[in-house]
Amino acid sequence: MRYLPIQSKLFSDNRNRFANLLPNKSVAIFHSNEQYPRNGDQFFPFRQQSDLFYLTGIEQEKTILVIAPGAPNAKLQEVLFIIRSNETMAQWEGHKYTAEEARAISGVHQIRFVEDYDLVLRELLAWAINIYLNFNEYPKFFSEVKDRNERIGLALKESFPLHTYHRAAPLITQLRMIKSEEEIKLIQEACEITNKAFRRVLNTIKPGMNEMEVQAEIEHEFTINRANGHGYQPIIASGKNACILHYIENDQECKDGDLVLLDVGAEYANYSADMSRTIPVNGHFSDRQRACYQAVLRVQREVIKLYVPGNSINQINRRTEELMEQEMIGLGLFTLSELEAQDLKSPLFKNYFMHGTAHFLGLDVHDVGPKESILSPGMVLTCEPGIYIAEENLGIRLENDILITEGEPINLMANIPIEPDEIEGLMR
Ligand SMILES: [Mn+2]
Repeated sequence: MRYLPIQSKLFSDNRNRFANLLPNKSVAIFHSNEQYPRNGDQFFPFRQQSDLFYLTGIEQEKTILVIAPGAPNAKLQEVLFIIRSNETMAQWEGHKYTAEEARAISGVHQIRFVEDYDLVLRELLAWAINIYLNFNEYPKFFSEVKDRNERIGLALKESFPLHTYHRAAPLITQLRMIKSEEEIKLIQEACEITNKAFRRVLNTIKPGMNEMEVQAEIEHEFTINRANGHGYQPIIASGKNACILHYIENDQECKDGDLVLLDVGAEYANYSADMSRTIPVNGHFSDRQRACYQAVLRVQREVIKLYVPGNSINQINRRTEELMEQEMIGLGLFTLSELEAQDLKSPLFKNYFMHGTAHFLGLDVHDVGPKESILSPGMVLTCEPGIYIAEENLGIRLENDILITEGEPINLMANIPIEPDEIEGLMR
């Protein structure tokens, strides 16, 4: 792995907390991600299924974790199945975990090879009543391709139709929403690597450079700092491209006088940062650009104050929208009387700010957790207000990652420059 070793305690604590949520006579089964075929003899790069990583730290394909607290055969209460390597596999694909290595990483004592899985499972299912399967329940996400949890899980339901089936997703979501100290350190490291990449951009960008060259500077810094790469498809959007919210082509020239919006985050040990910054290509904000920038920054500063226990994402979104409306009037985008006369079904602010302000962050950039959740200490969320004025070829988004604590919110991106004067100074 590129990242430095993680104590297995993180993963064994996570398994124990999960096991404590299971009723008697339950077996929970977690599969790794699929190796997704690309073309010919190629697979897409492997990325571990986030829940399996959360519970084991194991990065390898075809891995299976079975948790069965209280199983009569004590050896089977927690079993990790890994692939058995051989000389050919080692020669062509490289090293696969030995049982000792898998044990050291995960803290699971019982390591078996996947060919033993059916035998072990049949023994456990002769005792168990409940089976917990881990399907992807992310709202508003649709895939024609079934992942391994779903594919093998549906086959299991056919083979053992008389057991009672349950959803692991709500339980694992409940746990993943609250980050442990160790997880916060990993997210902080992802933020720190993203900071280095941003500063590298401030030092190198100049008019005439292509967005893809800016991306290359970021990837250089990510890679030499032990990141796996990007936590999500990076957005390097200059000029009017910044108004396309999910612009990922990153193939246009950064022109003198334009702003460039960067929405990038390093992934370190599978934990993602999520940063947005907007900078002038030539190192100097015009008066209009600065006015719009300051408006977004003022809103962000104000809204971060709401990242405290007891509030919700919906409340944060609503407050951001109110503040945005006032800033937009100040910027001349519409007038107070136009605002008062607006059709509430299509509010005016939505012409210039069309996305939410906060989402959970962790092993996934849009991490698990419902919008209705009440904020609690240990949650990490983004704060990302923006203004997009297509007719002025200008889009600004400023995004920090915020840790909820018992007291004041902690900005995990406090080291990443955001003040326009500081940015101009560093670009000089
Ligand atoms: Mn984000």
